[in-house]
Amino acid sequence: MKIFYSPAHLEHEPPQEFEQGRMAPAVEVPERVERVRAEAERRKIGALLPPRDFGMEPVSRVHDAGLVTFLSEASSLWRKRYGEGAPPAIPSAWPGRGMKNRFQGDVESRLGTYAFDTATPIVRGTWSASLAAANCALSAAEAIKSGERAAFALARPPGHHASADVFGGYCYLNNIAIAAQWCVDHGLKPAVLDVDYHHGNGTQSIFYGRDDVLFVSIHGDPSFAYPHFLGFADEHGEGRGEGANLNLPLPMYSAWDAYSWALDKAAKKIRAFGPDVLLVSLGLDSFEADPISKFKLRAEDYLRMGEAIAGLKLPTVFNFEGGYNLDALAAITVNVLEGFESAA
Ligand code: 6XA
Ligand code: ZN
Repeated sequence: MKIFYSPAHLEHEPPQEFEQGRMAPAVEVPERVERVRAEAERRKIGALLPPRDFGMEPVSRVHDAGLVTFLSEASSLWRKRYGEGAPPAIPSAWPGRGMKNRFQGDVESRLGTYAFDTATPIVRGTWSASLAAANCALSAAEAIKSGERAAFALARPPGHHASADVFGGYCYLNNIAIAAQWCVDHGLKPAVLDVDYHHGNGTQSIFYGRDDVLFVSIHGDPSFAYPHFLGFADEHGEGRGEGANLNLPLPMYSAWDAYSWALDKAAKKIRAFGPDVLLVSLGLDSFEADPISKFKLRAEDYLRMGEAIAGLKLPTVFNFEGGYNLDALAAITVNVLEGFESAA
């Protein structure tokens, strides 16, 4: 399959995030993508291609103009305020209940307005990496439109936590939502399957009121797992979108038996929706030795995951999301792709 990759991600390298009451070393690091790239080349998954530049139009079909403008200028505003050598921009105050979302003001005010956590720092290279990641997802969707059976957007930062006007969870622009909207705008009916350990709250919220994009997610129950405030089983969509959202939260320590049951449910829902294209938010943090997650999938389970996805018999975009065990990440990512190819 075609693999879309840009070196722009290398410049997005926040060293730390604020977590569990302290500054902690970042886990969403460039080495993640570089290791997967090497393994995909070694196992001959497909040709590595640069993304096409789609410009800002497909981004603005999904994201609020205020968020986009802020992300594009946040790093320079932060450095003007705190100096060229300042640490990454991280918010320290939010408009809580009873206060005003002004969507304007100084860099601290706008950071608090547009961010929902302290895990998603902005550095000098964040904006160009985010645009390149969106272009990789768009290029993968375009490859499908041109008749490819599958394509892989191997990029970071990830995207599934970013909503129309809020960023967080290591995500700035919602790459898969941008690709799904591009599909709609080009006459394709997309279903999104999110297999990342964390619920794709951004993707869900972007399509929650719509019946032209299905969102299905398998993830750690938000009663114990990030993002904590969305992803519960009773969220089915609203208005026209009623029934076009399916959350399959699983208990702590879920292993392949529970996971494959959920995948089966997801597949039934996707089949019933009758999509033309499947977009997979491919997070690998369901792995048993992932440093920030609580599922128990083993390396060989990812081959089965790829086979199950291929069983849907749909043109498929894989978009890289989370997964932080650097020693296993490359092998398990490529296991999904290889399992898919072997069964496709
Ligand atoms: C921040 C945890 C962010 C989770 C990011 C992720 N405490 N999302 O992997 O899929
Ligand atoms: Zn994740």
